[in-house]
Amino acid sequence: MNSKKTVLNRIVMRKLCMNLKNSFTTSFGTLKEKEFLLVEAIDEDGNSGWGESVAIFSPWYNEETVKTNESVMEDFLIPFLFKDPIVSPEEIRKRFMHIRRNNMAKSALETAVWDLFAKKNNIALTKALGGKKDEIEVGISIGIQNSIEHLLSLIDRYVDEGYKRIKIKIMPGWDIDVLEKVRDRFPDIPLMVDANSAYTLKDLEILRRLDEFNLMMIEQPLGYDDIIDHAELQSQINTPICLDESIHSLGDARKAIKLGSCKIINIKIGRVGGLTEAKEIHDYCAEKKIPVWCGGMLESGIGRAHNIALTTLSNFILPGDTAPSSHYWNEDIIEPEVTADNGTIKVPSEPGIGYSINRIKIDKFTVCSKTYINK
Ligand code: OSB
Ligand code: MG
Repeated sequence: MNSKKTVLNRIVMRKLCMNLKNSFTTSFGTLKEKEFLLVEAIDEDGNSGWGESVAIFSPWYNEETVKTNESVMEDFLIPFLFKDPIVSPEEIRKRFMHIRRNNMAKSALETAVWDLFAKKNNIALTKALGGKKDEIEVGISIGIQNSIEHLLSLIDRYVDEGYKRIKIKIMPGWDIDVLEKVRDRFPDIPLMVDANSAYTLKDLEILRRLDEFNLMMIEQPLGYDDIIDHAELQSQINTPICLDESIHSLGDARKAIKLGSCKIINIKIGRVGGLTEAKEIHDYCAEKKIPVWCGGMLESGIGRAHNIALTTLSNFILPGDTAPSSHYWNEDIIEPEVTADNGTIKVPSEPGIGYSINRIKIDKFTVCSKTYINK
């Protein structure tokens, strides 16, 4: 996407804190509230684009945190954005190339530039990315619960609400028994599990038993940084492995597919450093006949809107984790909020991310903010 050269005037970085409606427990810990960064990139004419950092408070999911994102953006990434006029959002990845990793920090800024350019070109971000769908299908991700009974009642509700698949988090001690009860009660629902790296090959017997439950896939059973053991596991089980934590780039996707470490990939914009990389991974997977879906990081409306736009690309074949706003928040920071009807979200056609920014709500949840001026 092109536009006349864009000079950024300033970037406003805000730290927000929003209470989650339901606390979210995975094998790595429990999130009760979400502290996160929003960035607003403003050009010389006053147009603005928005991006969200999906880094969480603690380095549980990956090595990044809210604080590391703030410092990497401030010290390195923002100066790169200010250095020269921006010709297209696709160019940002290259500007950030000499900064290793820190993908969530990169992505917050890169997605803000995409939104800004789409708005300046007066087109929806979906169109700018080449997406064709006008609606997308979503599933739900259910954290680890205090009791199996409670989990079953949640599944009952979400199936009723029409979600297109149910994902449950598992960990050692919350796996086979739970799945037996879930399948007893719901023999036919589209079901998958996510272990967030809680197992090793020593657990092979348990992992093999997962084949009994007709799961769509098992997400990231083994080490977050280990595609070798995943390849070994995939050769021993029938259930498709989906990688999440292990994929940070197109290169990682290429190697994992080549090794046979997975049959499905979960793409998260933040984990791979932005929309340009996400789209390339999508295109590569399409070529290799590897279905993808869009993961979630309990985003506010802004990150959620970027996820929706990405999901309109054609190889996002499987339902993603982009549930509606009201599943996470009492009040979201976009208007209208993201809603779903029977597990289907209508893709907005307004310019940029397609939802308006509710500045009053943003102010309400802002803990502190800082403005970086392009001098
Ligand atoms: O593994 O997909 C994950 C949330 C935080 C960190 C990691 C993960 C998740 C989710 C949340 O599963 C999915 C959602 O946003 O609803
Ligand atoms: Mg996951």
